[in-house]
Amino acid sequence: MKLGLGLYRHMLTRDNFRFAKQAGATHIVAHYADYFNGGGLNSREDQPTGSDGGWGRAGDPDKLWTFEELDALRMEVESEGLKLEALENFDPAHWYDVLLDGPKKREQMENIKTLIRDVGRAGIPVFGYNFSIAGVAGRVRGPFARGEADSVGMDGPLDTPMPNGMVWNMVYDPRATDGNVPSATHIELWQRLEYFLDEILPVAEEAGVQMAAHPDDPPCETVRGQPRLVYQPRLYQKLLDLRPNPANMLEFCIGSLAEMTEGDIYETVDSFSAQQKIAYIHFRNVRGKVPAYKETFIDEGDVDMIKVLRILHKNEYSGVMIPDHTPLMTCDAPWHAGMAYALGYMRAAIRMVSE
Ligand SMILES: [Mn+2]
Repeated sequence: MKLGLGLYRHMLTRDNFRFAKQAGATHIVAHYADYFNGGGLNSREDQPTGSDGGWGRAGDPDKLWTFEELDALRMEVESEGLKLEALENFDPAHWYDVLLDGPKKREQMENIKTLIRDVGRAGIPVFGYNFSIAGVAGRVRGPFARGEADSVGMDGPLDTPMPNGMVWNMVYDPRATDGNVPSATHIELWQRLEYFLDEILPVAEEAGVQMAAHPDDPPCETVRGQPRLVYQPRLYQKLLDLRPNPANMLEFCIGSLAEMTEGDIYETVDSFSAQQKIAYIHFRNVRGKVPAYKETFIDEGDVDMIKVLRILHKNEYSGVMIPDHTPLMTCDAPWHAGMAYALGYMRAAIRMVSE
C-alpha cells in the first residue's frame, strides 16, 4: 500500500510537493479543477464547503486541459521525487451537459475523451470522477472534531432546488435564466451514467487510464432535489456490474461509504478490495451517518481504520491511499497540520499491518 497526498489546484506547488515528501508520501493526487475559482465562498486553506450558491465558478468550457500542461505537472511532481498517481474530478465546465443530458452532451463527451487520451499520454494512470448532478452540497462546518477542531458534516438533508446554470455545486453559466434545474429521476441518472461509461471506457482502456468513481458525498438518496447515484454500497457494485471493464474502477472513499445508512464498512472494504476494483482510496474517518454525520480525525471516528487496513492487506491491495479531508488544527498552518497528522498515522499503520 502506498501513501499519497491530495492537493487542490492552487496547492500544486513545489513547496507542497516537498511537504508531501517530508510527511512520507510517495504519490500525489491532483485536483486540477479550481473549486475556489471566482473567489469561492470559503477559505482556500481548507476543503471547499460553500453555500447554496455552490463553491465557486466553473472553469472555461472552451479551454480543455492540454497534454502539455498535464505532462508538465507530472514532470514537476516527479522532479520532487514523487509520482503523479491521479487527477481527481472533471471541471464541471467540461461536462455539465453530460451530467444534465443537455444539448452540448455529445460535443462535451468528445472533449472529455480527448482529455482522457491526453491524461494517458502524459503518464497519469488514474482519473477520479464523481458522476453527480448536485455534487458535494449540503454540508455544514463547525467545531465537530476532537479538541473543537473545525470540520465539516451534515445537519439534516438539503433539498432546496438547484438554480439554472449550476451543476456539481459550481456555477457554469452565471447568465442562466431564472428558475431551477428540473429534477431528474434515479433511472434517468443511471441512463446518463451508462452513456458516459459506454463512451469513455473504451477510450480510457486504450489510453491506459483507470476511470475511478467516487461515491456520493454526502450519500443521501437526493440532494437539492436531484437523485444521487451511489448512496449505498450496493449501488457501487451496480456501477461496476453495469459495464465490466478493466478501466471501470473505484475512487474508494471510506468516509462516504461509512456515512451510508446501509451496509457494514468492513464488509464493504472486503468485498471491493477482493474484487481488485479499487484504483485508489480516500482514507478518512467519520462519526454518524447521513443525514447527521461529522468528519473526524483519522483515529476518533466510528471506523476502526487499522481494521480497514488489515482487510486491505489481506486482499493484497497495493494502490495509493490519501487522507482526503481532515479537520483543521489550531495553529498557523491548520490544513497542513491536519494532513501531516493523518499522513504520519497512516504511514505507521500501513507499516504495522504489512509486517
Ligand atoms: Mn472522498
